[in-house]
Amino acid sequence: MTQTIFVLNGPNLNLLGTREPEIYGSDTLDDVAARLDERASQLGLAIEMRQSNHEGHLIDWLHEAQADGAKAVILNAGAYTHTSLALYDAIRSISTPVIEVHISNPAAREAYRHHSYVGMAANGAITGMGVYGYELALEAAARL
Ligand code: CA2
Repeated sequence: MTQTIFVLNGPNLNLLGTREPEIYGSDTLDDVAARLDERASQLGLAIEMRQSNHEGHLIDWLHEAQADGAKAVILNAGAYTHTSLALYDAIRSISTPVIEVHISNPAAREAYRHHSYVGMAANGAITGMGVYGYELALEAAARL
């Protein structure tokens, strides 16, 4: 049976490609999804790509990934990365591996982006590689 990788995106990432291209590039989230779909099928995997501006949706989807037996979760939690103890608890509450992704490199940005609740619970992180980081995370997830 084909294994699935959940790719979960947090607040404002629905606007990817429309603003701040100097930080986030000009690809849309649909562009990213199309490339992930293609690479996933080469790897014999399937992608479940989602985006929400609501913290609770991300938490529900982490639980769903575990309940569905997903192989891994790729998570760009957006600004919730830096604020959400609830996301930390949700990642800790599942055994599904979670790979944190950031398009930019938060460590090289404002101090308030330096702390990551997601990173304290995730298996690993890929940051600062632009949207290519999602594909790198998929490659890593395939090898878990
Ligand atoms: O670099 C990343 O991927 C971030 O997760 C993006 C978040 C930011 O709060 C994190 O510190 C790092 C912001 C996402 C906002 O998405 C936008 C996309 C296009 C234009 C404007 C915002």
